Amino acid sequence: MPLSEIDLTRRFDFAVALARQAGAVAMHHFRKGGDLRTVEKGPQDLVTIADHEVDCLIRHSIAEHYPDDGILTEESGGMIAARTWVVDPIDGTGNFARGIASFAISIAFSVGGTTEIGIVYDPVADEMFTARRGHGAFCNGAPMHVSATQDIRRAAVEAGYSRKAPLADYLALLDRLLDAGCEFMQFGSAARGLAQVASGRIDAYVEAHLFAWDVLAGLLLVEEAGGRTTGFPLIGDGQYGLAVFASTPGIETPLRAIVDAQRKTRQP
Ligand code: LIP
Repeated sequence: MPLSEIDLTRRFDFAVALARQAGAVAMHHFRKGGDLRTVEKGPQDLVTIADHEVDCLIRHSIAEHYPDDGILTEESGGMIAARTWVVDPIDGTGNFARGIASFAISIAFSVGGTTEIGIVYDPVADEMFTARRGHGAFCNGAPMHVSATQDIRRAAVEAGYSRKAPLADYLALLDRLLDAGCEFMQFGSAARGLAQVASGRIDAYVEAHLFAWDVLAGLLLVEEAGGRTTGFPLIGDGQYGLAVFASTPGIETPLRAIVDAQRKTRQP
């Protein structure tokens, strides 16, 4: 049965309150300082006690309020259903564990594989980035829009680094971005970086390999803020990780040429 407008509005309000609650838990641990590292899932892929605590809070709250919805989180996995919550409890864990203030709570709600609600909360800056499909994008309730940048030589581009893609490709991408005159940056949180694109503070976010929980909320923010993105199917490849492209329209064409040059050089 399709969700009514009231159902979606109630889920949206629920998700905003939950993201804020989760941010408070993350900040409790973050303010304690010290080395929060607990387990290394892989090379430079950390998870802390705070990730698990936030993950548990979010999963239990969703299960209590919406028991028939599916839940997929970075730290606990889960099932994809007709209606699914896709959550990264702390995106940017590497920063969080080192006491670096660049991380966010990312909560997306998908219906039939289409993201209908996207929430990215930066608890350090206390910035609640929200979007509902077809209803615009907001930061702390104020409408936000991607930048008006038209010249790639004046663009600020965040290029995230993933060890799941060849290092040589990443270095070649940086070379082409800098050669094109872009300002390059890498803050270590895709969700927060996509929110910065949606807010117009930077002009694009690209990364070679990310998971649905890192990006679904942020991609909706960018789309509803007037930006261009690559699709990210939750069902199918999206579960195994995909490349992500999000940009203000004015630099989309030259930036896609810079990013796509990668694939051309790799093809036999
Ligand atoms: C992180 C992403 C970031 C990527 C990191 C890591 P996590 O997610 O947000 O863009 O470069 O390798 O995957 O693991 O902190 O939730």
